[in-house]
Amino acid sequence: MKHSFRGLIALVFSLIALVFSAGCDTNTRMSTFDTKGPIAEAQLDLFMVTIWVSLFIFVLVGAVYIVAMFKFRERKNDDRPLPVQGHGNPLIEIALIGASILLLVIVAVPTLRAIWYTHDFPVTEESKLGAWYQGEGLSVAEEDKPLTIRVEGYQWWWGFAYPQLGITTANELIIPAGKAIRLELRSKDVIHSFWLPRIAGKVDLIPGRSNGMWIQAGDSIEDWQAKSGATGSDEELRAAYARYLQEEIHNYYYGQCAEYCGDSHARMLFRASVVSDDDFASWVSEIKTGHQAPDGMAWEEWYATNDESPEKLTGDINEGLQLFMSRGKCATCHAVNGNPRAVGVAGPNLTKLASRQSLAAGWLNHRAEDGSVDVEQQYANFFKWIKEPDTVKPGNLMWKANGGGIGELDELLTDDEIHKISLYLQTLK
Ligand code: HEC
Ligand SMILES: [Cu+2]
Repeated sequence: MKHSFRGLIALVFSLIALVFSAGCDTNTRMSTFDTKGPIAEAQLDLFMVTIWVSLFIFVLVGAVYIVAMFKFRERKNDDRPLPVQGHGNPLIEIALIGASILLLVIVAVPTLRAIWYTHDFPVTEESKLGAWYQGEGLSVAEEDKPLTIRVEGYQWWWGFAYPQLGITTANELIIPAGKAIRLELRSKDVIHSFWLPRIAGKVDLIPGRSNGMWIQAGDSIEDWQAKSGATGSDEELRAAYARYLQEEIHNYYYGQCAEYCGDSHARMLFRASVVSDDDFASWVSEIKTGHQAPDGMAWEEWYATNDESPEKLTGDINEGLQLFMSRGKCATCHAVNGNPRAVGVAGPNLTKLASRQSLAAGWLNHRAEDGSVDVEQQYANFFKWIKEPDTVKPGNLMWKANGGGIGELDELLTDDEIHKISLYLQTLK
């Protein structure tokens, strides 16, 4: 009786597991099976080796178990004598130990190879910044080095700094396709983990130390050529390689913090846009320049007017900016490049915020199906985030009064004021 009850429970759980696994798909946007770069590919290969070895052991042991169970089970009116009771068989024992060692070696060799591979940055001519970056802001000393991005983990958002290019952004990483990039992973508070499933992961961000890894979206030209077997003149190959990057690699990828880090850990997402070299360079230049004051004014002029006769700065955008700089306290925590008085560092850098396709570390989405920004949804998201950040991301440090935050925003700003700030934020394109 007891046994059949256990059997029933096992059956029910297996059925539930089956139903859930029907939801598993290998080419979803965060699938580690649909890889788009050498690191994720090396990790997948390693995963498959361990899966095959484990499957082999599972089937073998399971088969022996089932045979033994049926062959030696007790039957009705069983009068067969007890089989010979043995103890210790050196041959079998040594064979099993040998087989286990062999299987472990089969797993260990590719594991070590993959660890070294993902750790050692592949220094190539192609990966040097000077070889491909045509934009501004690169010093001669950095030309021979690969692009380095400093990933900073905060509760519960991501900062991405590009020290060689003198820029910082947040929550949406922009990287050039096909280039090996060095990542420096640091945390400003607790342990987080960087995970961009289709490209690379996971490496922890640990307070007080800097971890390293490299990532690359898409194959290098050599690997692509070896895999695709493409031939032709140098020029033809370069054009075909550019087409491959354009068609298969340029995309918007989904990432996630993979180490529990407090209240809103599950809402600590991020995104990565993989773009062409030219788009990357123009993005860097736009971030460097930042934003103009409203109405095409220079910032000195805007501040002079605001300091002397603020009532002259009418219109929703001007008023939104005034609130952003004063009563809303936004600029004490947020930087907006270009604006000389918005230099806060406690929150994400908001330069080109309106060009990002998500908000609050990827939690609020306003990416349209065709990959553009859905402007109406964006407005709704800005409004909601400013009005009630704590319902969007419980415990977030923008909202929390005791976390140095601004307290109940609801009481601080009227809906009309939040509307104006949202409109101002939408001009940060
Ligand atoms: C006490 C510091 C602080 C103040 C003041 C503050 N914020 Fe924030 N802000 C943050 C932090 C921290 C986050 C990240 C929250 C998260 O995602 O967990 C954030 C996130 C944001 C984001 C999302 C950015 C992104 O990359 O997704 C926007 C937009 C924003 N704040 C706008 C504002 C506006 C507008 C105001 C003024 C009404 C304001 N903030 C005031 C700290 C602050
Ligand atoms: Cu986390």
